[in-house]
Amino acid sequence: MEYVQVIVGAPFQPNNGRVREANMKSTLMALILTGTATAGTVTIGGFTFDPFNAVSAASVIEGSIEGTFSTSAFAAAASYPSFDRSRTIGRLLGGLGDGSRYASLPEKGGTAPTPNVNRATIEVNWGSGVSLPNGAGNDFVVYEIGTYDGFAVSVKRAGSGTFTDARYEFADSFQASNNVNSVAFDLSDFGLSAGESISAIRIRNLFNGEGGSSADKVDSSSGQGRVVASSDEGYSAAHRLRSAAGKSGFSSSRLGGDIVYVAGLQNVEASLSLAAPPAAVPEPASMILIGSGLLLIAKFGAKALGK
Ligand SMILES: [Ca+2]
Ligand SMILES: [Ca+2]
Repeated sequence: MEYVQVIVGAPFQPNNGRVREANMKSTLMALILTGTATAGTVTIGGFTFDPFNAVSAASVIEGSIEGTFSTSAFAAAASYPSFDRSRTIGRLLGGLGDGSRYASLPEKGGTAPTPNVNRATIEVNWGSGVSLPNGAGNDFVVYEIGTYDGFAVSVKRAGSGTFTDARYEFADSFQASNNVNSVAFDLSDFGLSAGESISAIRIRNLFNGEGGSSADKVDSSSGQGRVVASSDEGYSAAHRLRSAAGKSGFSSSRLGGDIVYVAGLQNVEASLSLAAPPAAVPEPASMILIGSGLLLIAKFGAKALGK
């Protein structure tokens, strides 16, 4: 009896080295699962990705958000069979409905949370054991609804317990048909080496110039870069954060980032581990699907392998 555990959270590529390695180690014909079938790529706001690489889980891990709100964004993308609007951030945070929903960070007016006063952070990931590698160029894109409201992004190296410093970046484009700004990030800019991967992304609200002495700054005179908060070392020498190249900062009415979708621009990778045979020998080829379907344990007997 051999025992193979396959964690499925991403489409295994035919030339996936980890799968090949597992094949050799296990001396079994590996069960290769493609999970959700991929039906091609989608291009939104100038960035092309396989929707399977979109984040699939989100939670508010600091403060609170304004709420989740429905949007017509990605209406056209719904014609792509592989585009799943249940992966929009508002839906992942529990917002109801079958369309797209975004999540708003603290915005001006109404009751708390309040920009420049309350911090709020959303954490997103691809499920347990799934990571996004640092490939060539940009590695993931965050889509934000309507008028661009800036936000800070940090990433968690796979296997690490801590997040990198946060970055703020200008929007790369605005696509009117989907009403979204696209903001693409290169993991190299967070200090990752080529091939290093991340297991989670955090999106936090910014404090602006109207926050007075607590306004967030950046480490570059361009107005985008590593975010330097007022409590950080080097704050006095840091630079004004700008809403776009050559522009001034955000007003406090433009700090409620409306985060709608986060997609990997590289293929996400699922971890795969081998374990010792279980003590009890079950019937051959029994398959157990656990939880949300991401974890599948396949048990092979000699009979099932034709031996
Ligand atoms: Ca990269
Ligand atoms: Ca906005």
